[in-house]
Amino acid sequence: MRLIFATHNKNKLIEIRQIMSDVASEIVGKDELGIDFEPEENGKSFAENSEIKATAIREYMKSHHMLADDDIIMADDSGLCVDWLHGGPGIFSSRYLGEDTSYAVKNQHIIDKLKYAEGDERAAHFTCDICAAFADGRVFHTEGIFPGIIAYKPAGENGFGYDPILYLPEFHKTSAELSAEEKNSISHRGKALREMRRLLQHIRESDAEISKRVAPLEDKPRRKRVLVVSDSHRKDDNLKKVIDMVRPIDIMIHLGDVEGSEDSLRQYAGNDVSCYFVQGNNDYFSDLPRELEITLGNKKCFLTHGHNYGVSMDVSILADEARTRGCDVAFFGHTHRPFQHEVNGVMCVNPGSISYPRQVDRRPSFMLIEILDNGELFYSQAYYKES
Ligand code: ITT
Repeated sequence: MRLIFATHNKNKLIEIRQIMSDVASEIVGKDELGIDFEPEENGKSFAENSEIKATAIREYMKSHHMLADDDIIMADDSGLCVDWLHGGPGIFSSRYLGEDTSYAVKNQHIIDKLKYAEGDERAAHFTCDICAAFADGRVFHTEGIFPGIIAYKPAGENGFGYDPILYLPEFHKTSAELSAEEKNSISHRGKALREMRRLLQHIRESDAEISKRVAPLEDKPRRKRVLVVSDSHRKDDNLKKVIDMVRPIDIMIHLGDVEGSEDSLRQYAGNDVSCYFVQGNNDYFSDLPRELEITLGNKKCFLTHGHNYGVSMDVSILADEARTRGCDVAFFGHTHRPFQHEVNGVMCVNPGSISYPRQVDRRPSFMLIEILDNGELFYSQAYYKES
């Protein structure tokens, strides 16, 4: 499998080679293939921009007969988000104050803008979204965040861009004072790349399993698959298409605000799929249970819509409730935003909304879980895209 990274930034290529070398037979930059096409990054979020870059290069390669069946085109979009600047410069990081302005000037400008900011008000982070566009049309994303605070003066010679002004209190250094290895181990891009590496390995395994399954002589038991969705609000088209897309599934979990479609969805999923629905705040006069506890693999899971636990503000009350019940995982919906984080020892998971997404990129989302042989759960956040 060949991995083509759609960047002209040599620093990124070095990092990706260090982290991905064992999942791809070849890792090349688009420049090394002689591709000088530069897609316009006109998205409204890091995820939109990385997908624009990766898919545009894939289409370019396809139209120039350069694309092999197992090629993966990868692109990232990253930037510095400063709380005091309302998340800026964000997706405009490289264009901030003009492409040709030196980082010495950009960095000093940010420090000057924060002259009245103290303590937590100086919080900032690098964000990185990586998109992998497969030759067969599939698209996957991972994200990494690298938090710190804006330094009072630039320091350090390593790294690039805004590294000299992101101060990391626990290291007493700026990002530019870390060695390349130290930075890769904790950086936004390092985290997103390692997550992507894990995801690619998983996809490769499940693709191999699918091709084995279609081979008539093989009859190995497959891993159980769980589809987790929420907040369909009686707009069921996307959900039905997703069910067809991810079949075979063994379990479907709906985390509320199904608004009366539960019977038709149960029927659509089929008799061999065990369905669990819980009530949402819009499921008036519903007989569905308000909450459920089920076991997936070796994990005890708490299922709730989440509105009674204030999940729109913070998931810690939900995590505490799940922990009190002896649950390892808390599944919730309500916010219409995908979320997966371990909080107080409980994995808190929200698949987002399949019908009315509210996260920045507004992509209908769902989660697919595989129950591994050792009972652990393998989570894949996925997005529905009209084809
Ligand atoms: P490509 O688009 O070709 O990949 P680029 O350098 O323009 O390369 P981005 O669009 O992702 O990459 O630009 C993000 C900008 O954010 C980058 O130019 C830096 O100014 C800043 N940035 C991103 N990651 C950084 C890091 O690890 N350290 C310092 N600055 C970073």
